[in-house]
Amino acid sequence: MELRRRGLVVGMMMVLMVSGRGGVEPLSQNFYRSTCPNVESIVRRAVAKKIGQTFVTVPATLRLFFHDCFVEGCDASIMISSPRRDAEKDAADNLSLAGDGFDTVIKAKQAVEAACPGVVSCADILTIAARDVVALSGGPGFPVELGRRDGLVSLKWRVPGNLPPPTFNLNLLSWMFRKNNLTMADMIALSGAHTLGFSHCGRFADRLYSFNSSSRVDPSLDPSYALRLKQACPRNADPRLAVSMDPTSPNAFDNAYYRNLASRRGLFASDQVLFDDRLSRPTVNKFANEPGSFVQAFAAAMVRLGRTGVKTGNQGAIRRDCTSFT
Ligand code: HEM
Ligand SMILES: *[C@@H]1O[C@H](CO)[C@@H](O)[C@H](O)[C@H]1NC(C)=O
Ligand SMILES: *[C@@H]1O[C@H](CO)[C@@H](O)[C@H](O)[C@H]1NC(C)=O
Ligand SMILES: CC(=O)N[C@H]1CO[C@H](CO)[C@@H](O)[C@@H]1O
Repeated sequence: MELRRRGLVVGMMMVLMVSGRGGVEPLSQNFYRSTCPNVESIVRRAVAKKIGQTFVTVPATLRLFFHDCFVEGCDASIMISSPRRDAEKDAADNLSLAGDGFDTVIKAKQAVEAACPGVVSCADILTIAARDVVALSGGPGFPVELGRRDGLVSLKWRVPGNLPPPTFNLNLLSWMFRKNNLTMADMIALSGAHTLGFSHCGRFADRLYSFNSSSRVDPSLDPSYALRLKQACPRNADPRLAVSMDPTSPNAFDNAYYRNLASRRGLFASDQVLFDDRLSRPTVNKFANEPGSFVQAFAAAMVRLGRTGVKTGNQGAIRRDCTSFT
């Protein structure tokens, strides 16, 4: 009897410890097996339809996932619309997030809600959609972990300092990814996302027109690439003007990004430094020469990115409308 009581007490303490820590439940690949078994095919269909309407869906959704995860964790905090314009998406860094990424998540959520109301988090839908846009543009398909809950906090002032600016050197990039439990190799692999999409001229104009007092053009840029960029982006260009970040195959998820770096065609200083720094160059060369090792590293790094600051168990909530807390 005494022994059984002790066993019961120990058992209760363990339950308390586990539930008291709230979010310790790990993510899992089959989280919705019984509650929404078709969630992945429903999201995939919505994403494919959206890509059929506009290819911008691909880079927009991938970047949205990154920005969501690095600020407050992968919890769809980026999706919140605030009437006071003080949510995460209202920060200067988000000014350029393409609306089609938000729209992809909203459309996929509507389709998922029709099949399994109130069950699947917006954070998981964004995670699945980010995987799908990669696969649907020629990149790797890979299993995603699920079970995230949606966050209860989305604040503009939490963004600065949590996202890397395109001027960062290798040390600063590595430090910022390390804070999110990602290695330098993960960072190099994830930067390969810049094989897709656009950048506004203002994000790299300093490399063309005002590098330093002795050289206006960044000497780490290939001169003919610099000339092309100047033609596309005149000094003080219209802030809406944008160029493809991968000058060779902007609409294909491939390893051209790394080959471009080796020929000094990285658009941002933060891209080019991956080749120019001795510490990261071997990884860049490997990804440039072995597409298979790049896609494998990218897929693994996306899964790790998706673990950043997640809420699970009874933390957070499942939103019905991804853009609002209620
Ligand atoms: C390593 C540090 C990184 C820096 C400094 C950086 C910086 C930037 C900047 C400045 C832009 C241009 C935004 C604009 O002007 O519209 C951009 C675009 C983009 N970034 Fe990154 N980024 C980084 C990592 C990542 C990661 C990890 C991902 C995703 C896995 C990503 C995905 C993208 C995509 C897809 C675009 C194109 C967006 C579009 O066309 O709408 N970036 N990034
Ligand atoms: C300008 O940049 C180049 C290349 O990084 C460097 O060699 C040079 O010392 C810099 N000049 C000044 C004045 O900072
Ligand atoms: C990084 O990993 C540690 C140990 O697992 C965890 O406590 C921490 O919350 C993680 N950080 C992020 C940003 O996910
Ligand atoms: C896509 C999107 O919602 N972008 C917003 C980012 O922040 C600016 C500044 O508040 C908003 O005007 C944009 O609508």
